[in-house]
Amino acid sequence: MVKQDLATKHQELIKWTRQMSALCHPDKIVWIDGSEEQKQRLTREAIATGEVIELDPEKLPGCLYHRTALNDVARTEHLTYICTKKQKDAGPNNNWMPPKEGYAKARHYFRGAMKGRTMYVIPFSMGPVGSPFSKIGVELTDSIYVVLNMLIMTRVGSTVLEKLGTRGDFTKGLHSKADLDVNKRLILHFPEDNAIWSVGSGYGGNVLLGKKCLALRIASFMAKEENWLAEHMLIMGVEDPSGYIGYVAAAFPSACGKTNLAMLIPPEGLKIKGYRIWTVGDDIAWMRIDTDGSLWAVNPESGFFGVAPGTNSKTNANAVATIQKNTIYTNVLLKKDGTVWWEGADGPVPSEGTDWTGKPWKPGMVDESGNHIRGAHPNSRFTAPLSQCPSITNRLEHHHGVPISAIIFGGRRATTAPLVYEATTWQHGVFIGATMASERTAAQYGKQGQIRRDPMAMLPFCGYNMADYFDHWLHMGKLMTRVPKIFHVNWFRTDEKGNFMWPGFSENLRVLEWIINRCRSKVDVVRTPIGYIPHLDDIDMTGLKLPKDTLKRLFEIKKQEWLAELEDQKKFFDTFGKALPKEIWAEYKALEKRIKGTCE
Ligand code: SAT
Ligand code: MN
Repeated sequence: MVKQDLATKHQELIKWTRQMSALCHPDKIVWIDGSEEQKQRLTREAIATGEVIELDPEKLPGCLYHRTALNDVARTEHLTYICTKKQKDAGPNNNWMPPKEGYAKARHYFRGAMKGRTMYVIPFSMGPVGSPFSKIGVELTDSIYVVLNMLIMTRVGSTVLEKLGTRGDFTKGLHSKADLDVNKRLILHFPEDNAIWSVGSGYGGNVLLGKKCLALRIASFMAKEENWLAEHMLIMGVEDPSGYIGYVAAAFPSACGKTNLAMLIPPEGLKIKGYRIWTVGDDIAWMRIDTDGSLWAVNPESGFFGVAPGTNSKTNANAVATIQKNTIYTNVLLKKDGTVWWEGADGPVPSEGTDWTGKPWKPGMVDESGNHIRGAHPNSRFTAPLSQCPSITNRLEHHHGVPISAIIFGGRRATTAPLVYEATTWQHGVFIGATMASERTAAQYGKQGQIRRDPMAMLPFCGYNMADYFDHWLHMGKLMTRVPKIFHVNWFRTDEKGNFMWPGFSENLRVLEWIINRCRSKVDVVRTPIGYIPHLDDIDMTGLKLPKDTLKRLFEIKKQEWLAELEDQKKFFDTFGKALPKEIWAEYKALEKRIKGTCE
């Protein structure tokens, strides 16, 4: 048996690490204690082996650079499974495998996979250590890159083990890079065993097990049993001129600007009124009903794992400020001077560098097919501590998080969905979340303009049958005495020439202001067949030159478009068969009736 300095008296944890080490055969086991000293030692080790490269300590202090394998640059959804005893518990939204088969297949890849390597034991807390909101996990991994990322993304170390005590519950996460072979890669979730097994990958979403695997897939399963919500949502506070802070949680599918919205800087016209934004989180919200009967949210993470390309001082100055130190850059362009660059970064395009694949790079280079060669991978990332964000909330460690006034759903829609509308009831709001959709862009596979349904932005992350998930949302509404209002936004509506009609980015605060005003009953609404929309005069347009007619058109509800929308919604709902809650069908029927009852 491999010797290890045990850092705990938790017998189940000790037994499990021994069993997993007997399977994976590491040379050594190291418990991660969360100390600066240990982090520095591991960093030096990773630099020595080339797993990471140290960036210029003057210009980017404490920053590291890493490249993943070429075939390992994004989450592999087709190799991601929910392993429940019954297939119907995983639902039509998930790949499914029986637990027995999952363990057997993965065990085969794990066997001896850590030979010649160290197995790191990472005890981590999702959420403030000791908060009743939080969950503890332990990840075993053979990757220092994973350890260094987990140290940023989660709360790690001895304080977590102390909290776990000798009998506490924890999620068992096992990860090995193994051979980084896509044909021997599996990301398996065992919600009934509170366990995650990930093998054959070194990419963030597949291997930082606290993130999508625990905080969304496993947590959503727990949340259903324990009456709370684990959601793919940003959380932000909107401080109004009186000092009141209204908190909102917002779900958007990938590439719809969650990180940018969470770090928004007020546009001049509203800044002079005294608005400020407080960032709580950019990706995941855990929400519980507190003793006051309202919904409170924490961000279970302690870092950002953000997309680098397109991030600059214009699109997201707070993100740029956040990533100047103690940041891990993955798959971006490495410059000769020991700094980094990506398409859409600040400053001039560098004259040369090493691209994300490790090859020499110059601007304007093309491949054999004549395609432009990018310096950074489109899904290249930065990992940075929340605490470094200039707009970070001072309630990060608050055990109950922040009270949520509004929940916002959103998608990328060229047509159909207005700039903003409000649900008339919680049940109607759940229906709006359940019908969330986004259009594929020219850059994506599938027919352009084609709608992909992504309910609550949880399609890849719901750890159980989505029909039951809708039911859970409906149930949560009944448990609250003070229910958040629910809204839908669409920043991406286009005119007949295909140009965006709404400027987006910081100007989105104008819509958030209306949402907060609605939550505080400060403004009235216009009733429409799909829900409530604003009186145009209630959207403050100070400092923004947008023709009144454009604003009007952003709120147009066209019968033909909504009839087509209804048809597509029905097709999607039909995939859940009888499991779909009757309330969702009732909302569907009611919407259909209202739309059909309007004139063209
Ligand atoms: O790809 S990750 O899951 O690591 C990040 C994300 O999609 O939010
Ligand atoms: Mn995400």
